[in-house]
Amino acid sequence: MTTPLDPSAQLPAGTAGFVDHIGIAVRDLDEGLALYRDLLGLELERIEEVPQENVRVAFLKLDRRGALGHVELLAPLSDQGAIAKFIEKKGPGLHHIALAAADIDAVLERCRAAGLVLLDETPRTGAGGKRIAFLHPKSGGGVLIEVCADPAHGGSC
Ligand code: CMX
Repeated sequence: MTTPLDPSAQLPAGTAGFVDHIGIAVRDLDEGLALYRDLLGLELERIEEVPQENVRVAFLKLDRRGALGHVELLAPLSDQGAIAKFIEKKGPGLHHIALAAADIDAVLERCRAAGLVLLDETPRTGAGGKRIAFLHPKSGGGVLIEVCADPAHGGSC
């Protein structure tokens, strides 16, 4: 069912679109919140630990309903994992963009058929229980792209 919070339901079959979230790597969640929540005024939706990614994340709404997506601040839980490695090599900063899909399997199939390198051959469970999959940054023109779908919304994140 199409709802204001389910924009991916409006996408053509097998495509992704709409920024679900912008992932920003931070050394410390409180430092990130001081900028994005306290200074810039984005509303904090939730803080969550994602042990399988070795991160603690904060989701802040890009508008008051969250319909325009979120900023995801990602802080490493230890010196292991993708975010810790990214910060060690490049410092804090823009890490990935996540695009919503109604049918994530169909999007991955299109990308696979086009010869893109998938970091996840099949979707796995990410923050908020969403189904997520990453494309390698070498296939994303230097950008790490996440495709995600929220089973609770029938697709969109
Ligand atoms: N954006 C753009 N390029 C990136 C990148 C990023 N976020 N992370 C790594 N790269 C580039 C590196 O600069 C490097 O490029 P060069 O070969 O030109 O130097 C190349 O990719 C390889 O990077 P690396 O530092 O050697 O790191 P790895 O290959 O070990 O891992 C990646 C990189 C993207 C495959 C890995 O981080 C990954 O699998 N990421 C997906 C999962 C993830 O990021 N989880 C955290 C977020 C979870 C969440 O959203 O909740």
